[in-house]
Amino acid sequence: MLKTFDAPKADPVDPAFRRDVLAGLAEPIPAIPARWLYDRRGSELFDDITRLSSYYPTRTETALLDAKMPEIAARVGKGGAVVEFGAGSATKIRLLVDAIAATAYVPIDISGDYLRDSAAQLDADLPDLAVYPVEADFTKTVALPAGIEGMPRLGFFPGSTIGNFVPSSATDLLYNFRATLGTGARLLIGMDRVKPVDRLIAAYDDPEGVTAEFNRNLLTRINRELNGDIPVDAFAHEARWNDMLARIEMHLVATRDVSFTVEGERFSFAKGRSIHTENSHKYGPRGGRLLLLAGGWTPIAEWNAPEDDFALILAEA
Ligand code: AVJ
Repeated sequence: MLKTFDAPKADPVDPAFRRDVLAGLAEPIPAIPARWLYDRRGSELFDDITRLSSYYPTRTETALLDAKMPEIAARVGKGGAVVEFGAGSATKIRLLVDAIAATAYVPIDISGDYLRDSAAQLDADLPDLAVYPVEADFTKTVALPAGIEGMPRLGFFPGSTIGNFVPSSATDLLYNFRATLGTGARLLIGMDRVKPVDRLIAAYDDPEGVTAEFNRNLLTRINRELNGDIPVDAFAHEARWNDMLARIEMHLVATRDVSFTVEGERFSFAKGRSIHTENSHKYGPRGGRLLLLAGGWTPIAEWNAPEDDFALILAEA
């Protein structure tokens, strides 16, 4: 049964977007937080990315979940509530709630419309599952619905979304998951692995140009929502491997000298200067487990995709 509630309609232009963009463009090394890539169009483009042949993470993680589900279910136990941080993975959540015969599903997402659509879909398909969508920022501690009180809790954080956070924020995030779920809870988390640089670059700079469009859509969004006049065609998508920090970085690089305004403020970019738009950290086996430990979670089991391309780790609070 679907449990909904009336939430206030979101402001069309988030004041935090305005702040982040104006402050980010003025920094000595310009950077805008990755969460702003995901407006309606950005989310559609990300969905297209997950189906590209060079973008291996989504299909690899889904196949891993599917293949290892009996083992995962044996470790997790049957029943209980699955709490998903973000609500972007209908296929993956179906595999999980089916395999462990979950009693309740609590998707937590900041985007209310998206949340309600996906919750309604799951509710229609699985009438025995109690679905409690929670519209909230999962990077903070979230109050869980009273309906799941007393149930064992499994947090689910797939997609290597943890990689979007620098390690110091990632440990804060993991601590907040622990505060949200409570002691004794479990967490099943997906992490992308370090691998040969050519494969990493191909995944974030596909020949079809979808990731480039996804990245440049941020500029289109700024122009639309923040009265900008950024010449979008003057910025090129670039995916860089930062070996010291073990991460892919997405940048928008000025291909010529440009000057533009956003909300009446002027910014100038010399040719070659970039706006850093996303980090995607990759973890080896030790690094991944250490990150969990540093965030208050003890790893208890790990499953690896063929060639160690991707990992699912089960941890206990
Ligand atoms: C949303 C974190 C899963 O980092 O791989 C994909 C985002 N950016 N291509 C990732 C992304 C460019 C993606 N995650």
